[in-house]
Amino acid sequence: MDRILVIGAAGQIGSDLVTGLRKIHGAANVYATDIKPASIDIVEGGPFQILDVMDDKQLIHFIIRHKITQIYHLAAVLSGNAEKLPVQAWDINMRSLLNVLEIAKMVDDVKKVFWPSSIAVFGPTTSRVHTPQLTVMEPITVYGISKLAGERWCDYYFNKFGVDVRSIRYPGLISYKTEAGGGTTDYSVEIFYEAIRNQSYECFLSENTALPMLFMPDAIRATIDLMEADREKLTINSAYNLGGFSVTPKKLYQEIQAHIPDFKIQYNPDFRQAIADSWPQSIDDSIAKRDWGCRYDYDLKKMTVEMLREIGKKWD
Ligand code: AKB
Repeated sequence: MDRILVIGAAGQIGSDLVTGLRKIHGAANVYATDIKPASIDIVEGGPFQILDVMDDKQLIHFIIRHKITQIYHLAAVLSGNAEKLPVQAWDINMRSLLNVLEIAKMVDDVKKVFWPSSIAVFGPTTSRVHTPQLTVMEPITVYGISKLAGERWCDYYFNKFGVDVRSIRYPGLISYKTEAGGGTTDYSVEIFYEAIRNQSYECFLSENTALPMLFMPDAIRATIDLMEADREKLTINSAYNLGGFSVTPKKLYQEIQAHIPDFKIQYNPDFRQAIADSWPQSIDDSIAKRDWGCRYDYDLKKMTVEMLREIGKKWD
C-alpha cells in the first residue's frame, strides 16, 4: 500500500491532486502539506500538516515517521512572481527540489517522486509552434531557468542514484478550485472570475498571444497516469512535453462571451507579455502519448462550459 506525501497541497495543482489521489489510495494514505493553510476539503478530507519543504530535517522526519512511499513536490515560485525576487525564487525552487531528491536517494521506503516542470523551460530561440520534446532550450526567466536546471537534476538523480523521479512540462493550467498565483498564464483563470463577478476583465497579455493550456482534470489524470506507468516504458527521465489546447486571450474571451453576452475585455499588457512571447504557442506531446498513453477529455469549448458552471456556483 502506498503512503503519499503532497508538498504544496494548498496550491492550484495540489488542491485538485490531493482529492484525486485520496480517491485512489484512500484518504488516510495521502498526507497533504503546505507552508500555508489549505482549503476545508483538503484539511478535513484526510491528514493535513503545515510543513516547510525548505526545512530538510523536518521533511525527512515526516517522511520516515509516516513511511512515505511517494512524494509529489509541487511547491514553487511561478514565472511572474519569480521575476520580482529572482534570487529568492531560485533558492526556493532549487533548494526544495534538492531536499526532496536527496531524501528520496537516502530513504529506501521512498519509491517514486513527482516534480512539475513547465513550458517555461523553452525560450525565444526555440521554435514556438508544435515545440518538440528535444530542442533548443534557452529560457529567459528565472522560473524557466530553475525548471530547466531542475529537469537536469531529476535526470542526474535517476541516472546516478536510481531515484525514480517523473515529471511533466505543464502548459498553463486552468482550474476552478484554487486560483493560480503569480504565473504568466493566470489570465486564463482570472478571466472567468471577472466575467462572472464584474462582466469585465483587463487582460495583462495582448489579444493574440497564443499559449498552450490544459484543463485541470486532464492535468491531474495525466500526472497520476505518468506516476502509475511502468518505468520500463518511460523513455524520458527529465520531463514530458504536454500540450492540451492552444488559445489566445481573444479566443477565450469570445468563447466566454458566447455565454455572457455583456462581458467586456480590455488589453493592457504588462511585464508578463515578454515572458509569454518567449514561450511556445503549441506543444508536440507525441512522446507522452506513445510512452504512457497521455490523452485529454477537454477542449476550449468543453472547458469553458465547466469553468463557468463551477465558478458560477461560487457566486450564486
Ligand atoms: C506560469 O505561468 O508561470 C505557470 C507555468 C506555465 O508554468 N502557469
